[in-house]
Amino acid sequence: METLFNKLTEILSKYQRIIIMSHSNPDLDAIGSSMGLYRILVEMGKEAYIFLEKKDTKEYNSSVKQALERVRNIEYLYPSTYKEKLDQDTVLIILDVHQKERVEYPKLVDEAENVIVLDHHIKDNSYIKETELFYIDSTMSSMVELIAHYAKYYGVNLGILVSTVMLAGMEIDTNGFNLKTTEKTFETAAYLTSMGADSVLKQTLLKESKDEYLRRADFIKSSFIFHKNIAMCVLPIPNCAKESLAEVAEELLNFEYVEASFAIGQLSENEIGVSARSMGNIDVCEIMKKMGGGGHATNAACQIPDKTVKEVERMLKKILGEIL
Ligand SMILES: [Mn+2]
Repeated sequence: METLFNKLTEILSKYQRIIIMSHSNPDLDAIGSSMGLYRILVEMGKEAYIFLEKKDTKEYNSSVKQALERVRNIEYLYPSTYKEKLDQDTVLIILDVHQKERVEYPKLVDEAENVIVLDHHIKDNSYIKETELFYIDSTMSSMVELIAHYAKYYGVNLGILVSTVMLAGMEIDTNGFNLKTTEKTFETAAYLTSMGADSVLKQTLLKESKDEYLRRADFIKSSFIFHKNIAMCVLPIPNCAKESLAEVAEELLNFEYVEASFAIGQLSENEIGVSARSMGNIDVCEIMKKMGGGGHATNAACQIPDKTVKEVERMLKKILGEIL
């Protein structure tokens, strides 16, 4: 990681101004890593900003809303205010996402002359191509993990509030330190705790509204078991977010006997998404590859154009029937 941090620091030294942006529907990993990076950049003496599409914090989910309201001393930019800050002395850093169509504000990617991408998701073909630095490590638990290491490398104290938001972000991305959790993940959690991350405040941030819970519970309720140990759920809503599919697949893995889980949903008018998770005995990457996707043995996904959810469900069941 040191090579990456050296390179990143070297690139950043060329710019006066830095705008941080993450994915649309940001979660605590996206916001926590943005806030952490913001603090590092300010410590470096940079003019830094976090870009948000919406000014009203109520437009974000309850956890992100709370984080935005509690953490002070951060400069934000919005679609109405970013233009004057964007010139050749500005670099845009994209965190926790690497596809243009999934960032908070795709137009900013087109307009920025200098772009850096840092992500921990599985690389997709539609990644942002014109960048000064593109770094992706899908073995990392969360975006927070990378940024916390950068803070450590740079010797920046992130403060109690930002450390807490970051720790909560790690918890979200690892489903409570269960998925994609390595020695490094716990090291990062320990580091954030040593900087004062507060576990009571973290729990408060992670609280969800009853409506959010019930919405998820409805999806889980409609799930079913296939071949004894496969849990499957077809989300009955149009335009569902990839994050929702991932959340449902992850949650299904918590149930007794479930070895692998799949959540299928309509991403857009002509695209169906599947998110797959496994305890480790069933290689879901192989299954997703057969459907045109990819990933890791325990965490994989695919997107399929021009099919219905029913057709995708049948396709998946057929593939599972052949290998199980
Ligand atoms: Mn993330």
